[in-house]
Amino acid sequence: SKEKNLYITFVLGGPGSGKGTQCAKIVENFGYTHLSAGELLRQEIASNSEDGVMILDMIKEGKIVPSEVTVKLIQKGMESCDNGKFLIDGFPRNEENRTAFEQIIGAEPNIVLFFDCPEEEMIKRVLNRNEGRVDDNIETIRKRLKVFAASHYPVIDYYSKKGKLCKIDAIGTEDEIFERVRPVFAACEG
Ligand code: UP5
Ligand code: MG
Repeated sequence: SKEKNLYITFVLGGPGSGKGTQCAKIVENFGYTHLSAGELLRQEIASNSEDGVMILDMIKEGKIVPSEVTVKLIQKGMESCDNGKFLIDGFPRNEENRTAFEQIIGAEPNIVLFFDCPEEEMIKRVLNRNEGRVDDNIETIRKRLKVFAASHYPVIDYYSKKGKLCKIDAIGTEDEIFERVRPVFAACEG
């Protein structure tokens, strides 16, 4: 197998907490490869693949797609890239996601960012977004928030105990939040 110097950051937070927005700024400033699990799943739907219909049904209901499906897509994304510095956005969403990644990829994240945002702010942001996502309606947003509340904590707690968690206050302007994120990556640049 190819020897690669992997540097993996998981980017977590509820729906609309600003994961994608901040990942774009990290890419701009620190040259990472951004792999959004949700985006990879939406591409899978758009490509009419075998799993597409199942994935669409789950996303419409705000449910978590079976780990194996998501991890395989992340794996493909990682393999198609020479750069070993990855931002994995919106994954792992529960303990099963987390252990599946460890088993299939055989690696752990170096850092885990967690965007901490109140529900009312997340709802406001998602409803304001106008990109035609099938899950950006109030019914599905409520379901996404429920799933998030029920499943994210064990993952956050696991990495917190390993000393890998960077919790970021996600209230403020995009630039204000990035100034909280920047030091996490500036430290790695040396
Ligand atoms: N915005 C951003 N920052 C702002 C700020 N500081 N102030 C004001 N507005 C701000 O931001 C959301 C909106 O807010 C945007 O319009 C932005 O301009 C504005 P964004 O950066 O897009 O937030 P993000 O956290 O990325 O929100 P997103 O909706 O993408 O998060 P989700 O976690 O809900 O969505 P994701 O795409 O990751 O997953 C979608 C679905 O896929 C899941 O519900 C699930 O069904 C499925 N899925 C899995 O099953 N498994 C996975 O591993 C991943 C996804
Ligand atoms: Mg996103």
